[in-house]
Amino acid sequence: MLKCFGLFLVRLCYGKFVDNLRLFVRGGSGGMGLPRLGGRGGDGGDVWVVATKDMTLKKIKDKYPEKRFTAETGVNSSVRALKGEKGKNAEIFAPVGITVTTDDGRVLGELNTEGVRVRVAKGGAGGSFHSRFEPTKGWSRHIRLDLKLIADMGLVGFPNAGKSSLLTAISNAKPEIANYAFTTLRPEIGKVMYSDHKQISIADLPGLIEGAHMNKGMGHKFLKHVERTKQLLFVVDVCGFQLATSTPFRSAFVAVQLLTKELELYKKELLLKPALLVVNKMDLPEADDKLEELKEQLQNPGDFSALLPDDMIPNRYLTFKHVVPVSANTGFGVDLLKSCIRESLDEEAVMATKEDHKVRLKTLRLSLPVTETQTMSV
Ligand SMILES: Nc1nc2c(ncn2[C@@H]2O[C@H](COP(=O)(O)OP(=O)(O)OP(=O)(O)O)[C@@H](O)[C@H]2O)c(=O)[nH]1
Ligand SMILES: *[C@@H]1O[C@H](CO)[C@@H](O)[C@H](O)[C@H]1NC(C)=O
Repeated sequence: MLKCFGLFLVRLCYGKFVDNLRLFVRGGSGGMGLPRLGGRGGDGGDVWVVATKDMTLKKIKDKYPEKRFTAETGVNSSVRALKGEKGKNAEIFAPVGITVTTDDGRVLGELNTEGVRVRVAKGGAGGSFHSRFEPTKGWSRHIRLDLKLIADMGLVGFPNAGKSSLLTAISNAKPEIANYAFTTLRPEIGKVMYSDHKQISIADLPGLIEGAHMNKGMGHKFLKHVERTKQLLFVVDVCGFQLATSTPFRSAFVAVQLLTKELELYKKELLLKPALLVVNKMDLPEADDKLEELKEQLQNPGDFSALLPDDMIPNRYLTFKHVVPVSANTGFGVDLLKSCIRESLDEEAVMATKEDHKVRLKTLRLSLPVTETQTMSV
């Protein structure tokens, strides 16, 4: 068993962040042809996936719980309109930065830019002379939408909390610069190697500043990277910080809540990701007392909301899976932190597998009644 300091576990909070989604798509059938006059039915509509600003996979899941998308049927040929109109397309509005694949892993498209679209199911052809005026059905299949992740963990902290120092202390290799196409602001990725040779990655993102959600200091570019990590690693200076003489002093507790609020204001789904808190600079004098105070405040954060600016009180306080005190300078607590990160990622992987199982079982059950009716009608 791993011993992790200050373990606050609330099961319900985890596993709700959606980074992949499986959907059923079906193109519309073609319309009927008109044998008498040689008319041609309209083709069925197609199903498209469209990269759209401010979308998340979770939004799709919530809005379409049955996860089916069907385009409309082509219009029948008639005496008035010998050539029927094409059926209406169905559009799936998906987040930017996803890969669209078939169930067996064939890549249909990479949606890296807003507005880019990929056709995932073609509508059937309208009936015509060549098909004895019988229309064909649209394609149908399952597709997967996968959010591209840049790293397992993303460091979230204000400037000077010691994120870069921590990344250097925790990862053997010199941090490499990620080859990351979404923005010009590129995060550094450090790799952490474990004794069983499993490797995990941590992205260091430029320090978040207050007002990042309003795009201050390229805040949005920063926050975009946070979207593409599995879990969050908050980093605060145990003694708090003051960015400039013109801004107020912020204690570690306040820093945690301000970071939370910045994420919430940008995209509240981010807070569904599992999060760990690193309390850095434990080598500083009075660090132990400050840590005790922080831990106490985190037990009942609501009691200390008066310490926060009114407009920066989070709607929900984050519950951290682990709170780990470290010193990036002396190396204190770094091994413990590595264990906690690993434990958290492993837990998440187990939950994802279980979820996958549930989905497969459900699909199996859904397909059973169909087999039964077919047998009965024989
Ligand atoms: N005493 C002490 N100082 C530390 C520790 N970790 C980092 N520092 C110092 O804090 C300052 C900021 O460290 P960085 O690692 O650059 O912080 P950062 O969060 O990456 O900062 P940005 O790059 O501005 O986002 C440096 O002067 C470090 O030497 C620590 O564990 N103890
Ligand atoms: C098109 O023709 C088919 C077959 O005759 C019929 O079942 C269907 O309802 C027609 N569609 C419309 C929109 O009229």
